Amino acid sequence: MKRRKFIESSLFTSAALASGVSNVYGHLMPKGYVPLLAQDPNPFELFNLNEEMEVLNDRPWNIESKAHLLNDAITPNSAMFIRNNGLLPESIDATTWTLTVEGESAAKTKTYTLTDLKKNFKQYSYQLTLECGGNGRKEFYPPAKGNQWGLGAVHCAKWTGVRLKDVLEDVGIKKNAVYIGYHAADIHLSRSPDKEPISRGCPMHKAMEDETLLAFKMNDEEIPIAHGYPLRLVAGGWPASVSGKWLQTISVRNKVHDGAKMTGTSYRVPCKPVAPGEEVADEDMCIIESMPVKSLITSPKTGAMLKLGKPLKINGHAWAGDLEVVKMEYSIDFGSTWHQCELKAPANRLAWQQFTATVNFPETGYYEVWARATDSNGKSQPMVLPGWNPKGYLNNACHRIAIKVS
Ligand SMILES: Nc1nc2c(c(=O)[nH]1)N[C@H]1C(S)=C(S)[C@@H](COP(=O)(O)O)O[C@H]1N2
Ligand SMILES: [Mo]
Repeated sequence: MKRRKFIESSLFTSAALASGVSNVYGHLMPKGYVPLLAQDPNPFELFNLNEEMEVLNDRPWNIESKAHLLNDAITPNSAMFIRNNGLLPESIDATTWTLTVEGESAAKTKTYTLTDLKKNFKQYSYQLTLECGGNGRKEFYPPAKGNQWGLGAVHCAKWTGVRLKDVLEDVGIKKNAVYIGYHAADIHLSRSPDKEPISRGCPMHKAMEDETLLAFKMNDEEIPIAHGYPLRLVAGGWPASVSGKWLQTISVRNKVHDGAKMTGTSYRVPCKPVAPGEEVADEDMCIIESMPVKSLITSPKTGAMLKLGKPLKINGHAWAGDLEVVKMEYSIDFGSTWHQCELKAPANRLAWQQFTATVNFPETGYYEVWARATDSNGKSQPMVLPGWNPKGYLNNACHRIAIKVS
């Protein structure tokens, strides 16, 4: 892997660091010493990222996008957030990679190479919204532990692969199947081979949806390493933690999957609302399924300046988990009055939808543009933080941008 090579090559170069910068006192470095710069691979080079992405953590890699980088209907690879729970797999060989389907509720155990999957099953492409359950966590009070995601842990890429349901039907599913769980090739932070960084899943009805894919392409290219090369489970509309990267095994379970990060406070929220900071008993916690309705203004960037009399065009995306967004509104008076945006239908089920509006400001001064989406069940985004929960999941409060009119 690129990272490993980078470190090794630096061991041999006391006089020059990567990219040809001279290490002035390199001849005085203790033998075997690895210069700091060489220890920390540059994530922007490693993952080909837009320079404005924000690194929240480097072990494991957690890198967030920005609202204004997400303006495209299909998110480019360079602007996609990266969320890892462990270390990247260290040697990936797509030519020998296999997917095994097994478990109490599988009729048999069956192993497929990538070529088997590509040759034996019909291929489909969908644009799928994947949002980290913890997107927006940084707003919660009392604060929730974990990566302090702002707005940028969401993307909608185009995924290509075969339907999980076609593969499950090929293996045969027993009547008592209730859940699938994934197992992947990434490495636990402790490096213990007995521990998995994460092993989540979903109920059979989600696994059997047309749009739930075993994907081998992202945005018409091989999936980048950071996003799960060479094979990934993709289940749009649910917390992105369900979409297992570097997929090796699907286990068909006769009970709710009990892999790493399926229990406790991981990706679970109080079944009923609780007061901020309150202790919640384990049996009162429920697994997050479909994500709540949400939207993002991707243009202009917050802080934009405008001349009075010039209308402002805003645009962005709205999404609603398994549902569709049916109404999109904006407000420039702190939510006192709302105005309709133009809203497009999704490219396919579970893809985010584009909205636009032309905003006129009555006089010079400071404004905030707030955006609010409503889903097909009539639920709208809250204007303030929604229900507190121990890990700070599901913050779908209205997105707001600041505008100065002079
Ligand atoms: N194998 C594996 N799959 C994983 C993860 C992981 O750490 N390991 N992280 C999950 C979480 S919590 C999220 S939010 C998404 C992030 O997907 P991305 O990095 O492609 O944006 O991947 C999910 N799939
Ligand atoms: Mo996540």
